[in-house]
Amino acid sequence: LCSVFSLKAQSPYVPTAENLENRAWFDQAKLGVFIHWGVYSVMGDGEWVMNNQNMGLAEYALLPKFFNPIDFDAKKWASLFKSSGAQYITFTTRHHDSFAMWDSKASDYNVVQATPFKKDIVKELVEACRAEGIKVMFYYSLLDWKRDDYLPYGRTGRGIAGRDESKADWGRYIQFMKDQLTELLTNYGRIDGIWFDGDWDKPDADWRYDEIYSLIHRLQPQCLIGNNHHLAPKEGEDFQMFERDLPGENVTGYGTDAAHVGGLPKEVCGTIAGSWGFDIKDRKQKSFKEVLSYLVKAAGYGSNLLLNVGPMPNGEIQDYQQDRLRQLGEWLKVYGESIYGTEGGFVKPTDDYALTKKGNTVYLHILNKEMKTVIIPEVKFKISSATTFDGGKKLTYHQLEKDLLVVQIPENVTDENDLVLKLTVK
Ligand code: FHN
Repeated sequence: LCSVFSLKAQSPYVPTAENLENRAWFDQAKLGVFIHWGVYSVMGDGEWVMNNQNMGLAEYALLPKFFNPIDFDAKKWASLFKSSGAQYITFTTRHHDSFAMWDSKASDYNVVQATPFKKDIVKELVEACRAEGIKVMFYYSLLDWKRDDYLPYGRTGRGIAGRDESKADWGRYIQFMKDQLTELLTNYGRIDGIWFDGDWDKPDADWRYDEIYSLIHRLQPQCLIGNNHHLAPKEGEDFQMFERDLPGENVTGYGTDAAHVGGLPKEVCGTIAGSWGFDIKDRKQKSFKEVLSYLVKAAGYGSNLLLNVGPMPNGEIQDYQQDRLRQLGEWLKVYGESIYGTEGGFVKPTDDYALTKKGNTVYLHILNKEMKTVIIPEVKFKISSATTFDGGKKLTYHQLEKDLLVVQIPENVTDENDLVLKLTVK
């Protein structure tokens, strides 16, 4: 009888009209900025430093004392994000180290109480982004490397000294997360999404998503829920994410189910640097061509790109990361119509090309500047013309049997990064 009741209690999730409207916005937004910033930035060794260097809790607890980002200027950040053409940001309110970047009442391990900075960073950022018309989503870690109630250990965090397994209390931990999420969704106005991460630390745990997701949707119905569990979307989620990947490709090999692509709006996320959080020895800085190709391929899959910056402990974003964002913005000023509000997924993108579509215009992005002729399989539509982006030059094309489209790229038309061509669909 009990199980009959519990089955009844878990009725299927029906998104509200506000939520559906927000999904539609998200689906066409195409570019967001991810921000990994916390007390770990002080170490300059990425956001996993606590786990990777087996820092004890007492050692790590010294970091907040050095987190005094005197050069942090939320308005400058927001204006930079605006100039990138991003439509939203996703900010790490709390990463795996448990440190809250806002004035949390549920934990004094927070930026206002534990750092000399003493200011509510979430508040400043939300206000500055809102003033620029940029929507805000919150990254929130499910995994915790500090709290005893999170124990027993999951897959990570074992080398972190100072935790007490006898104090494990899962119910308390879930309640703590609910309390923090309630703060985040009550004290900062409209929030457009919650981005969960860390399920994979305890894949068999009862995360009580039914309770957590319904709390979020009750507090803010439009708030979109995504969860980086590397699995097929679960009941109550509003978008699907693919970390350092493209939908369905599963090159990361993260999960058996990570290749599953559902019908929800999609987002891929990746870094400009090698790591998410600030790494002073970063030697994997991406070129403009690399970040642009990721954006274009993501759009070719009908997905957003959430592109990460890892600000420094002083509050500045490294120059080259700023440059990448501004370069994207400059490019989008010219070619934005081929990205924003487009459909994708009708032809699988490759390293050479990606296709997006709006109305009866198909944008053919040539990502390989060496190509003189592009041969695209699986083209199910008939075209009536092919031109350069500005329409100034007609291109020769052939539609062959077996849905093959062949387009000739004229000699003197080329672009280092992405040559955008236009096809008109019959
Ligand atoms: O462990 C985190 C990592 O630090 C980072 O936040 C990324 C972002 O997608 N997610 C986790 C790794 O899957």
